[in-house]
Amino acid sequence: MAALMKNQVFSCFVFYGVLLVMKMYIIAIITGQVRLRKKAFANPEDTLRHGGLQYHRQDPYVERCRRAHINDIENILPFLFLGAIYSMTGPGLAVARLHFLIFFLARVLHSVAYLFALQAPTRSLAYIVAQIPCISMALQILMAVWQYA
Ligand SMILES: N[C@@H](CCC(=O)N[C@@H](CS)C(=O)NCC(=O)O)C(=O)O
Repeated sequence: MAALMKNQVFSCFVFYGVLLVMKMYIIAIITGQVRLRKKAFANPEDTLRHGGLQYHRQDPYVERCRRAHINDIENILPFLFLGAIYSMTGPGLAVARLHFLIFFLARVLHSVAYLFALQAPTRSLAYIVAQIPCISMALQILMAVWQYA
């Protein structure tokens, strides 16, 4: 692990990757807090403890939080895979950092746009901008390994 961390690009990737995982935890915490505030629980044992309807799985804001979280899972997990492999292909630090930073900022904007229901197409644009470094990393990885196909 110590040897891996000497790879500056990998360390930079780890920094942004961990921040993004923490961002996902924050969305999970927000979802839980909204459930408590609105007494919109998915499970009867939670209702028994906190009150509310036995099942309330249709609260619009809880569902919004859940969609934001699912979209993070769809996008941040692939980033964690691509970023780790890309870091091993020997990119320059400045260019790699730009990839990670663009993805990070765009995903933060995506979450903010989702949770605050910002005017369209803010969320979609954030999604598209975040895809650009991912596609770039995927292509560079493929170019690095194509001879092994
Ligand atoms: N699973 C996504 C795939 C496409 C996607 O991620 N679109 C972005 C930009 S429109 C999004 O924020 N989708 C909303 C969502 O996944 O809840 C969907 O169903 O929309």
